Amino acid sequence: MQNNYNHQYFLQLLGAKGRNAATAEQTSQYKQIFKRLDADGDGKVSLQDYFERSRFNDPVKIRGIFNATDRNGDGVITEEEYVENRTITDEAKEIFNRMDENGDGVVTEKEFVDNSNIADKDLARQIFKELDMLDEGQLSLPRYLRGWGNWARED
Ligand SMILES: [Ca+2]
Ligand SMILES: [Ca+2]
Ligand SMILES: [Ca+2]
Repeated sequence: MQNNYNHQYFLQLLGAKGRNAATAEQTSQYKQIFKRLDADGDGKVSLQDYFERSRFNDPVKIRGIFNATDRNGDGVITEEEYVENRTITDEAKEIFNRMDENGDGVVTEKEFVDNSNIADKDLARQIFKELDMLDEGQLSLPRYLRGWGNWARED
């Protein structure tokens, strides 16, 4: 519990609003996209629906995003799951891009410490190390999103 509290707190320090990040306008936009993804119109997005309507072409990527969005793992994405995932992910990407100073799609430890909102550099370094689970000294966007997404949903 203490640990979970820390993760949420870390995200706050980085400037995240989590589930409340989306404006009403964004939320209704996400709902519209959800409707479009629901190819057979039954109110749920199955993997089949997603393959038909996703804007991505790479099957591995499609499956990965589908699984990340389907939080309860029941094989379909509900509107609630979709909106939550888009809200968290879009905010996380925005913060990632702000820290990725040279725009190469990777945030190094130095970029993170220099460009995050966190004034306490030691704390920033500690948070980076927790996100950098493979100890690579840098975070690609997918890896960062995986860690971030888990933290954002702890409660
Ligand atoms: Ca459907
Ligand atoms: Ca689900
Ligand atoms: Ca970079």
